[in-house]
Amino acid sequence: MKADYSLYLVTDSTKAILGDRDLVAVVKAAVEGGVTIVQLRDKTRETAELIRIAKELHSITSAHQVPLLINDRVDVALAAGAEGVHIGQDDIDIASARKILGPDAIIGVTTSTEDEAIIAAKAGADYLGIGTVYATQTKENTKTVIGTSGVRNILSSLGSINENVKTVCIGGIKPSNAQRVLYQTATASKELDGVAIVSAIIGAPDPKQAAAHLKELISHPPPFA
Ligand code: TZP
Ligand code: MG
Repeated sequence: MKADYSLYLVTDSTKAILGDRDLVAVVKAAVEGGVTIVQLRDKTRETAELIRIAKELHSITSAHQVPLLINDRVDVALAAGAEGVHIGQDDIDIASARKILGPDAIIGVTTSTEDEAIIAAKAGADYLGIGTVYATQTKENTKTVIGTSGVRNILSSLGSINENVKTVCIGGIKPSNAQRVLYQTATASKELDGVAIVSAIIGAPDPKQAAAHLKELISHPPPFA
């Protein structure tokens, strides 16, 4: 399955974002609205429950040719037949994940600095999640807020090593700033392949409409500063 990274949905099951709604129903709506790739990110559920949800999500995403990735958990990805994993700097290393999941798996890595990005690209990551772009309550980690200038610097450093790794950025992206993120990173020597979003879709009153609106915005970025 060839991945389209342009509108990348990351899930969140916390009360503050998902509320009392059913995660599978919300993700289904977002996929119908046009998200192009989904990452199941859940730091609290027990393994058996996580696998059950991953399988449910996978039946929805695969019907739309949308890849499903699992945050942190290579075992869950394997059990659910997901297309890959998203790993952080303190998780399993890329080579080990590749050994377990095989050559066709999608492996993404969180990166906040040029060094992390270059190391992950050289180690064979398929894509990088670059951020945090803007401070966000979804993941409170102010140390790594890098702004669009930080994203641009990382993209340019990747351009200079000529790796064909894909890139998305994440953190605080919503309808009011999505086009600005694309515009302000467009001068980098490597192109951004997409934006990754949690609360502006999962927490939206109408996730399908929110995804469709974001899709429309990012497909027609206007020439503005
Ligand atoms: N990694 C960096 S920021 C972030 C993650 C998982 C959360 C982004 O959430 P939101 O709601 O799109 O700001
Ligand atoms: Mg992690």
